[in-house]
Amino acid sequence: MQRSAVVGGVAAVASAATFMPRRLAAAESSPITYTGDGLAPGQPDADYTPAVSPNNPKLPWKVVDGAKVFHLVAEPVEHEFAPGLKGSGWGYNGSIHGPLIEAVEGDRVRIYVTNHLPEGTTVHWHGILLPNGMDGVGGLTQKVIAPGETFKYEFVLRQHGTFMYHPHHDEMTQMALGMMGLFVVHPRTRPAGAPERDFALMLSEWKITPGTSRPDPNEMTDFNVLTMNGRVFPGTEPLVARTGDRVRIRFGNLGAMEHHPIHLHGYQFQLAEIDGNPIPPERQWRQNTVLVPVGSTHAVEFGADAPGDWALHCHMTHHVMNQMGHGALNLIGVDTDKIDAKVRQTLLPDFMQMGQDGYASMSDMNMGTPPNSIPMEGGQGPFDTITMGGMFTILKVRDGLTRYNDPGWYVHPPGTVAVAATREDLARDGIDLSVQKKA
Ligand SMILES: [Cu+2]
Repeated sequence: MQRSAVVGGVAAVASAATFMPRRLAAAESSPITYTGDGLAPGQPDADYTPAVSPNNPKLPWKVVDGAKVFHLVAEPVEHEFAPGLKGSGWGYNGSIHGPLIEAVEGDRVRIYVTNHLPEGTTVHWHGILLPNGMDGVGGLTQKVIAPGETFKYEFVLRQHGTFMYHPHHDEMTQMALGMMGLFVVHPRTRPAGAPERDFALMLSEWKITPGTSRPDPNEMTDFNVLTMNGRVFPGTEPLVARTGDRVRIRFGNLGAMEHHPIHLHGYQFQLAEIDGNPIPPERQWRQNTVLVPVGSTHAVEFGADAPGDWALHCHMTHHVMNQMGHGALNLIGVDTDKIDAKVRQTLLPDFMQMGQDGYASMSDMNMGTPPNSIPMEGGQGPFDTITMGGMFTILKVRDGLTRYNDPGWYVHPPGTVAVAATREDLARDGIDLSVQKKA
């Protein structure tokens, strides 16, 4: 009965739109899809395919008097970005970032927020249409939640899509320390062709000086820890799909300053949703990089028809580095042996320049990094070192999976991997190396 009210409402809007003058077309794409007082709480699997939030828990809920009841606890959290690198941040319920909140359009949600921080906080429900007094802007729409206090937010979800939550009190500090989370609202009725795999990734950035563990909220430009769901590669869990699955990846960005062009290898995806607004299929276009601006969510979709281990990463090259030393001199191509010897004799006995042959060797150097820091570059792959860290993860697509655990590295069909050219290859194709080789 209640469900058909929603479906009827959507149909009525759609048919009315047909007769609307062009200048009123905005009404046809209104994000409001439910206007009542709340429906029976939507149930996972029965009503929606639960989202997958790698490296990040979900916020538990229970039903009381027809409402979904959640409890967020803002508190200090000792967080691991990847083995070897920890941060003393602030998060929710023991997690950085906060747990994924998952609900269904038409749900009435009641969210308690307890403040265990040393200063006040609030929670803003970013992108969600709700009564003004539930918007969570400290001072403007509510009193700040003082340390030790618990506030109650309650509203009905009138839209579906990808939303976020974060403090709106001392935002610069609290968000720089990790306080943010994703809020996924599923449609009340599972759409035809809904994805089998629905991933959610929050993008963020941090400044953690090597040897320290407290993120620096004052940093404006030189972020050195770039994260997906609070993790850097090689600490990022892969996204696993079965060949033939339809896949959605939701991205949110609540970093302080940087927009992230996220690039997927091996596929062309379609931009399916911006800020929780579904884009009609006929208006979606194909792309392989999606720019996710600060304060925005973007969701992309594609059919996983190509098995393999496909890189998924920010395409800003400095965002796929861990704790890059941006003050280093550019020494590529410089013969530093003479400099090293000179400096060792006169100034610093252990001195050694780095970077004269590029930076790729640095993760193998094992030179000893300061306490609580990790090498600039990622980790060991199946063939060699993967020279990316930071905002990098892997989409693993495999035939015939029966469960979505990490399937390990891709086993390539024979003859489909780039390898060193043989003498015979070179001779057959007339590639003469003696001509091109420089002294
Ligand atoms: Cu980036």
